[in-house]
Amino acid sequence: MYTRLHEYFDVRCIDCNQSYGVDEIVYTCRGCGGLLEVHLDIERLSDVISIGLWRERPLNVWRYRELLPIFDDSKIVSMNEGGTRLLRCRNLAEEVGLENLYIKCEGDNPTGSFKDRGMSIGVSKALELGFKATLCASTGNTAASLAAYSARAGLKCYVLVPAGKIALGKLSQAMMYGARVLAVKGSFDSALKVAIQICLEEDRIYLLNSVNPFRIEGQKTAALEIFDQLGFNPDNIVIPVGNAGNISAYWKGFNELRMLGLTEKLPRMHGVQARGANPLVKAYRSMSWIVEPLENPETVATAIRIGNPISWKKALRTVHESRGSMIDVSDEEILDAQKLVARMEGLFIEPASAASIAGVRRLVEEGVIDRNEVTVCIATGHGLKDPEIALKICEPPIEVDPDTESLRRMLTV
Ligand code: AN7
Repeated sequence: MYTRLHEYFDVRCIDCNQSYGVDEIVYTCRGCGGLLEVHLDIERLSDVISIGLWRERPLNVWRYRELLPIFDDSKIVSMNEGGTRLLRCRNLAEEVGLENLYIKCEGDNPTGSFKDRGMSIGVSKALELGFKATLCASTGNTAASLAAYSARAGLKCYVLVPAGKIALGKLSQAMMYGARVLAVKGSFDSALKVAIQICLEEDRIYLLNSVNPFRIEGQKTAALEIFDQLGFNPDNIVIPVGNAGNISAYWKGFNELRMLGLTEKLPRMHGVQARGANPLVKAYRSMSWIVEPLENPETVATAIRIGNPISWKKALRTVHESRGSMIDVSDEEILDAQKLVARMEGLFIEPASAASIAGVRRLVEEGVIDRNEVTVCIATGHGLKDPEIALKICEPPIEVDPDTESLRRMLTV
């Protein structure tokens, strides 16, 4: 059945609308250099889509098979990514002043972050196109995910990470999955630049950063899941932003639901950056479509320590079209939020993910989000990714002698 699917897809430039085939190897528009996006002929696709059929399938990325641009089933590389918990958080809701707050737990994914959704599609595409090797630049999670999926696909994998600036859990994952880890002496932004260059020159290596439009197609399924899990679309999505691929992916997912006629409602999209890595917030505040890259971004949330977000235009469009916002939060707010969500809800999420919790608090305080609006925060990655942070910001273990007297002195209940 799906051999026909490819007729419904092409890849288009978001600036000049130039169209490319789904089997062409192209990362940015050859004409104008613009970002690419997978375009779906929703009208024709709606003939082959049945929501009843979707709901008979397990909740994961591949439930939405017909909306995913992989055409050869034998090339699919999957570990049942997606199907992550959407948890109602009553304690946290009360703390920040909301009635209905949910957290989408993307740390539930196979390698502990949302990146697995995109890598399932991206690495399947690498096989479909006949590549033997994959490559990405990464602040950590993309590297861990690409390494795992490439291992499963039998592909060689290279990951470029900023030397000394990636969380321990992520680094150990990439190493354990057998990727060749290259520590670049510079920032993530400089690593991404050279990653793109090398893949344009070495056409046997597939670039799997989020500039690759197929990855976004996997990531958009998180939006479809939220719709399925709630039974409707929320009023607000609050999501951390680094390179700005994921916020755009969610927006694409919600829009495709609307175009399929499954809902009229679209959520407002709120992006949250770290104060020290906030070029999109600056552009948003000055109502500008020019993003000034930051030379030396700095934040405790290393996942989003990015000064020159490649998908900036998609992200600004998302925020404007959805009538959302783009805000920043300090490192202190991020770490407070990380502890808060762990201690109020039992959820250990990494610092970048906690930016969305710090963000929702601010958005309520500023009156951007109303008390009665249904709001979903995206917790993009698992807390165990960055154990060093927990050790740094929590009370250390107390040494105690193994007798009841010494122990009792420590108990205050
Ligand atoms: C936990 O791994 O960019 O705005 O190279 O790991 O789509 O970039 C990670 C990004 C949020 C930001 N939360 O998403 C990488 C990388 C976590 C992340 C983001 C990242 P984008």
